[in-house]
Amino acid sequence: MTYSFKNIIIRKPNKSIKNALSSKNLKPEYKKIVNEHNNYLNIIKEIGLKINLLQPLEEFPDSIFVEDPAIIYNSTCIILNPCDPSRNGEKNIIYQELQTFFDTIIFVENGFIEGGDILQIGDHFIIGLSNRTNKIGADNLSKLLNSLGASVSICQTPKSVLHFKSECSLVDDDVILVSNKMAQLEILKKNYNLIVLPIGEEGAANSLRINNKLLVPDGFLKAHEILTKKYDIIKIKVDEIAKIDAGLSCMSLRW
Ligand code: CIR
Repeated sequence: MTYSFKNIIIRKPNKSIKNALSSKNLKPEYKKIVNEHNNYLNIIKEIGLKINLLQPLEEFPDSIFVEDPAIIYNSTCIILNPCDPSRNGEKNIIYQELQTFFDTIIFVENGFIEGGDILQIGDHFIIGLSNRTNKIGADNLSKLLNSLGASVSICQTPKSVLHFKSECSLVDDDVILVSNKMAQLEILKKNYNLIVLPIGEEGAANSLRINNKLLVPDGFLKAHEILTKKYDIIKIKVDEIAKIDAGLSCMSLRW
């Protein structure tokens, strides 16, 4: 199952996170980020995953978002190619670090692609083209995934959404939690069961299913009401992290 995990990689927060990319030009406070991050770590510890902590990277303000420079499929790790110049070098460092965990590491050689634009549903992947992921990058990753036995669909992420997964997440084998905007995408409408969140609750669409728990950003009352009927939810505060356009999935790599 796509959400059954035993291991997780998380990077400790860096003080330079105050300079992280933010579409709203907001500056998060390091201390508040650390609190939210510790809470995230504690919840994952309670769920029982083996946590592998990476050291903070001060030279890369957005580097706690380890989901963007790499993905893991079965036992293969694929190093991606982040688009923003301030993030591109993260891939070289994480490549060195991931050698401890994976024997097979392969690379997207051309084009730009970030993990936030890649949704895995079993052996199928949806790649959303966005301001961070272009067609060349998506095609390159598709070839690599195909060679590993996975299938891929490529679609367009709605314009105002940073990453494809900023507003959707896999919550069950064929169930995707989506914002109202993402629910309009043909590829999702046609092929999956969708749980559509009401307008104003977009932030809750970046939830994170880990084994039998569903981590959901705190503060979204309607989303909690909908999800609690079907899932064992854990609410988690990510207000400070949200200032830099991030949520629950991007803070870890899981396998
Ligand atoms: C960025 O703009 O790259 C970071 N501030 C946020 C990255 C969030 N990543 C993700 O949702 N996969």
